[in-house]
Amino acid sequence: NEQAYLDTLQDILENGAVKTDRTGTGTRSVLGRQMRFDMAEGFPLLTTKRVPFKLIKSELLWFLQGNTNIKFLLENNNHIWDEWAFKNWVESDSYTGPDMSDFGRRSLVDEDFAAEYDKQHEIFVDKILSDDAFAAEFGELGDVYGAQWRHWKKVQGGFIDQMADVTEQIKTHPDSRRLIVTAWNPEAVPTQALPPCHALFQFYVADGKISLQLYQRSADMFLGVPFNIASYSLLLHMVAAQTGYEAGEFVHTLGDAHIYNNHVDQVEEQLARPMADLPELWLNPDVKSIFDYTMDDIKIKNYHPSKSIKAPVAV
Ligand code: THF
Repeated sequence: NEQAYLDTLQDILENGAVKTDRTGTGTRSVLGRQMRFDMAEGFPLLTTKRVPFKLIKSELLWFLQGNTNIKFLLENNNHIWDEWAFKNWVESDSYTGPDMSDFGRRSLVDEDFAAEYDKQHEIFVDKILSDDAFAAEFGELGDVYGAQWRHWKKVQGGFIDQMADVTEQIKTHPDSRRLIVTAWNPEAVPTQALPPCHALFQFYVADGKISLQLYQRSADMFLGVPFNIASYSLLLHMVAAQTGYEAGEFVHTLGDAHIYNNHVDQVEEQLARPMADLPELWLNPDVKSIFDYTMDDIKIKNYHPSKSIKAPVAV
């Protein structure tokens, strides 16, 4: 439950090595940790800070659609993937606005630049929403989770729908030890803006329950991980509902688990807060396929978190 997450934060603060990273922000980092979340204890949406569940829903539905264009996210007021599409835009030949190189870092240290970035970001979002051709070109993130889960490109041509295959396998071969979906593709990594952080996950069925374990190669403990815990727990509940099992555990295995240097104050604030009871998840029982859920078919009940804590995302 939530304590497992808080313990991992504390562990990294105490034992983390000081490590520089791709984004230039700097982290404290450990290798190899595991957190377990038993769905019987409630839905693991953190209560020590408010986690915006709407954003988690729309992101997961986006993955399950096989969609890799941020337009759908923007239509749902979800901006968590904007930076990566914006980067492609400002680095393209079509972009003629002010210099936006290294915008993630510069907007943290330079107020005037931050104002200019906000303006360009807003223009970008408006253009994606209003101009279909622009959205098709610059809203597209390419090889991200939606593509790998739903249309993995075969070397011989054609595609593999890993999500459809794995749900079918769970129904026909629940004891299988191959109930795996992988996003990690060594052939694609060199050209990917952001190689998948959630590299691989596995389903496991025993005693009438289905569980899911995720291997996450890189874990942004403060911003990303609370989303990831809720997202995979939601996926587990959806697959459970569609295969006729009870939702068991979400097992979260972490590779490089890190706290960014500019998240340390926020982490300390969060660790000082009390936990509340976990909320409950409601899924519309009339939905007949894991691909047919909509925003209204998924609801969280009795969620009483502490207030949100803001922090900058490293790009
Ligand atoms: N890159 C980095 N550096 N960290 C990540 O967690 C991350 N992701 C995805 C892709 N690249 C990543 C994007 N996921 C937020 C949450 C999840 C994200 C990206 C950003 C975030 O900023 N959350 C805020 C709320 C944002 C809002 O309200 O709009 C928060 O307070 O939780 C790992 O999957």
